[in-house]
Amino acid sequence: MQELALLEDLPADYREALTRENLVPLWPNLRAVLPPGKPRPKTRATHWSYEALKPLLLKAGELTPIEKAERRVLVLANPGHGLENMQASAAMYLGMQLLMPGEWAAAHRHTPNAVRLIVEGEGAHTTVDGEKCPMSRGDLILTPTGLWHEHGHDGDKPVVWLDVLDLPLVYYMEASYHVDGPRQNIKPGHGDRIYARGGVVPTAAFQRQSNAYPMLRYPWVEARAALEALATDQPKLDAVQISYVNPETGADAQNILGYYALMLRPGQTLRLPARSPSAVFHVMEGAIEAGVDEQSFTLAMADTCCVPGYTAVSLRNRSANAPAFLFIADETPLHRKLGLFENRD
Ligand code: 1HN
Repeated sequence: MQELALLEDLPADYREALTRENLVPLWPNLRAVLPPGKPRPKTRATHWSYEALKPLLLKAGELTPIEKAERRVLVLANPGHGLENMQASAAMYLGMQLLMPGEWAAAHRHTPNAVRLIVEGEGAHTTVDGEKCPMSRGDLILTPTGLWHEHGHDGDKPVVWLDVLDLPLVYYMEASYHVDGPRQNIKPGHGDRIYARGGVVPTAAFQRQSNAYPMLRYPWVEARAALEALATDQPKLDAVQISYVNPETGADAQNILGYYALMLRPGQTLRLPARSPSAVFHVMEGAIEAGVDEQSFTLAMADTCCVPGYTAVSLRNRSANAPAFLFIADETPLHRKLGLFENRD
């Protein structure tokens, strides 16, 4: 590969003249923005242990009242991006949020899309666009762009959930902002009930496909049952994986990030091909060994791991007797829409 001239190869007075006119020579910077063969991601393969994180999150519950925090969250920040930038990857933000019994996180709406994956605790709920969504372990609840949302907790133990947002991308686009609002009025109707059965959706003759987000809550009991049915039905299938989709259109549940659940059969090792989007893995059930290039992470229940794009990943179920279950978030919808998606296998 041809070496390009450096900035220092240029006379100082010429460089100063360029700077005065807000001009920059491309050639000294060209390889940095167009590295050969594959990107040089800032995103580093990173593991967040729930065992290490949980006491720190509970401590935040003592140190900072909900009214002073608005949302009481510890952000899972990728050191490759700089912790202060609060990014897991180029487009993904991850945070663990704590709500204590009786607490209320007031209504707001914002431009970034969010989902919540319930990690621990019962009795909390989130109201999204007037629909009251109970939060049970493993449930996925959408908070799409622009929809009002607030969280409450009538149970008696702390509730913890994982927030996944496309905030880094929306912020980079200078399109991120929020609006505070009054407490929502609860509307009748539950998307998780009327879309609970695959293959049939309400006809509602004049409304079909009029709602971009017909289903806001995806119960874990249904997702887990779908994975078990898939594994039983197709005993030779390697990737026992389901996608969270809009039940009216079959498209990804949200526009920018993709959400999936994966089952590893007892003792199974699954190799995921090197694809352009970054991905996040969160253990729902069991324990998993994740191999990423030369690194290996032992993921226990409720642990979370982030992997850069263009990187193959192997996932091994450490149990020979029981299946393991993972929640996955990735940047596939974004890459596909931008025409950047690659599978390098
Ligand atoms: C947000 O609105 C929530 O509503 C959680 O629970 C985390 C992180 C960044 C920006 C907005 C929530 C968030 C957030």
